[in-house]
Amino acid sequence: MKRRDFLAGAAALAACSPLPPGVARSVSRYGLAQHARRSGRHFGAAVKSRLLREDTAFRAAVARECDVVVQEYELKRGTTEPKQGKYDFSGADQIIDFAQDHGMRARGHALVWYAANPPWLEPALKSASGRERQRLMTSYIDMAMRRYAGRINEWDVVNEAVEPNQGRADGMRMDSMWMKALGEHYIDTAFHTARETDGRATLFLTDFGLEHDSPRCERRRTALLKLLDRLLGRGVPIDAVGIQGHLKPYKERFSERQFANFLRTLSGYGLKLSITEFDIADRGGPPSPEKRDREVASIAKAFLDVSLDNPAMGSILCWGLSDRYSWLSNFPEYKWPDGQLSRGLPLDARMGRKRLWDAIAAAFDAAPAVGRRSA
Ligand code: 9MR
Repeated sequence: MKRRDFLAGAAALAACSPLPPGVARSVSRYGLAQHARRSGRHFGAAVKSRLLREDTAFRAAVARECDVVVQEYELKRGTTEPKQGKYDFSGADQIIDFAQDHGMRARGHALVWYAANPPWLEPALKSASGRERQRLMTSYIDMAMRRYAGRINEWDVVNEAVEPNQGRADGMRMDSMWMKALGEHYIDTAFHTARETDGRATLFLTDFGLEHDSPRCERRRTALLKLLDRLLGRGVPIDAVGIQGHLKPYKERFSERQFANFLRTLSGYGLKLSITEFDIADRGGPPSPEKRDREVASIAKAFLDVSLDNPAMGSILCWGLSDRYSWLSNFPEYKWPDGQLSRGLPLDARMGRKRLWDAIAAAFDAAPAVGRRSA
């Protein structure tokens, strides 16, 4: 992202923000979900049950800002099925109960992923044969979707299926145990099973690295579109694509035109869209937090304006809500070497609203209205 793009974005932000920065936003009783609602959209965040239990300020912030929640890790199989057939849904249950108590929707993340699996699973998959291999995958879809039927209405059925850097000509991720054991048809089986298990749920294929104007993202977009061509051609029941939206503006450029085209291609397939894990890695930005916040807000506004301009875009979810708890502060590629917190989420470490909050609210306020829908 060039500096003049940032500045142009910042001016646009100032022009359309409904609230003067710094003052009114801190006292507005309208949360981001209310801003989202005006155009028929939803806003949410990934949460951890411990934080909802132990940090009352965080809990209140989630209740104020969100109308959707998703589990940051507590529906991943490494957490829920530590031993084969022995389930522990206690963390996810608390999050779903919180959603219900507050009249919120809940997403489920993620049924089939190459990562965050229990240690017993890959050896079991390697030694199994035929149907048993499939069953090792479908048993979890069945168990989790049945448990939350009617309470979780959107599921990330398969997460992160493509990785062109791993050298396959079709761009599929090679280090997935599912890909190795079952081939690409693991995705077909996962979605068919999900559809049969809960026919009312909206089924998502989700992935990252689709956002920037960079060779890396271009390869990933191409691989995903080709995969969708094959899957939809085979009649696989995919309802929606979740674009994770982990932006890294200080490493890769963003092109509004290019991202808009990509979204148009996806919605042209008849797919619903959501941004499912939005945040902005600020490492590499200006040393002044104030200046960095302005730039981060400006890139967010540009990204969300394009996203919300597409009528298929139903929800924006951030991956966390407050900088106090962002994964970005701990992840090797994104964490600051001096240990300062990453500032990639709408609330600061004290649950105060930042310029990024203004940018998200302003993008929702400016978004063309769409009929309220489920994804
Ligand atoms: O933020 C999540 C972190 O707390 C977990 O330890 C990790 C493994 O379960 O997953 C992180 O969330 C990832 C998400 O599930 C998929 N997209 C990338 C997210 C950040 O790594």
